[in-house]
Amino acid sequence: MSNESLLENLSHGNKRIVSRVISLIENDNQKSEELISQIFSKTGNAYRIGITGPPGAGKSTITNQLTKLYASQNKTVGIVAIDPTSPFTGGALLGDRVRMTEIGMNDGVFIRSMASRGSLGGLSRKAVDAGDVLDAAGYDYVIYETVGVGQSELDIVEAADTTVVTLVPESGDSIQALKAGLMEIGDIFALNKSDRPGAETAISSLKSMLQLKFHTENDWIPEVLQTIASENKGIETIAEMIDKHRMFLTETNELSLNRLKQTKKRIEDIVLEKVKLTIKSKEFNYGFKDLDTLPDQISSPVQIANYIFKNLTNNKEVDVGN
Ligand SMILES: Nc1nc2c(ncn2[C@@H]2O[C@H](COP(=O)(O)OP(=O)(O)O)[C@@H](O)[C@H]2O)c(=O)[nH]1
Ligand SMILES: [Mg+2]
Repeated sequence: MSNESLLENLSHGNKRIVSRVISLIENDNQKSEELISQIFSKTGNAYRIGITGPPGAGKSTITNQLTKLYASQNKTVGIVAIDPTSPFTGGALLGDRVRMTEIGMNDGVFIRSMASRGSLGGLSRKAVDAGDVLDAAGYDYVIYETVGVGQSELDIVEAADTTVVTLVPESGDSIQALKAGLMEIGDIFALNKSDRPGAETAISSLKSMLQLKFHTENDWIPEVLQTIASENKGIETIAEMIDKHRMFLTETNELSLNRLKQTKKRIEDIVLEKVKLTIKSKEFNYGFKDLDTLPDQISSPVQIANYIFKNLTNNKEVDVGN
């Protein structure tokens, strides 16, 4: 099928095509670059929600309940799950998996999982691209579910308009979240598993940690909520807070500004990735054959690195001999 007919048929009413297009853009080749470029011009209508947090905090459960809520309001939802332990990806307990993949049976719900096993190189970019496909297909909401433990995962939630950070009452969880940079990126904090002991203490320590963050008068002050996702408690409040944040972003024009910032960051990431691939490719001339041909005794790594860098930036072929 040509790009044109794929694009023509790309709609949330046709999950097979949605799935096919995502598979195509997962490859790195000229056709996929053309396709994702054509798709980009059709994006901007979906509202993107990032759900992140430590493993087991209840991200998938919240995603599931929130999706059910949206579906009951006749909204369509596309989910991109990047978490090898996610029930959506085939991980987790069988019961959870069955319960959570059920929502995928709904006509207006599409679930795509991308495994982050092994190398994360390029995965965050692909996950964001997959969100573009869902946006262009006309889904009202795109939800990125990602475990909040690394830079690549944080890159993905950066592509969201609203980020929900999920934590649990267990002591130290909010300290860990602080270390992982989650305090910086959360617009809404959901203290899930509030049926467990320590919820009140965790809420107050979470709130005081967030107060340490500098706010100006015009900033969004993160909302802190208690949820019991497994019992569907607090999910409507999350949805209300997402709406509230969306309204704030729209009124302050930050929605467009943030999206522009994200787009610029995506450009930068693509450039950096391409530079990296070029340097690693066999055709690239280091100034000597390749790193394997360096002498066994290396006098100064930084000197050699500088030489290679100069060679790269000058795009000159120099033979250093040895
Ligand atoms: N007690 C309790 N368990 C929950 C709650 N929310 C989710 N769980 C359970 O916690 C486990 C991990 O949830 P999951 O959504 O897969 O976490 P994720 O790794 O963050 O996606 C599952 O067995 C859920 O059923 C909650 O509010 N309270
Ligand atoms: Mg999960």
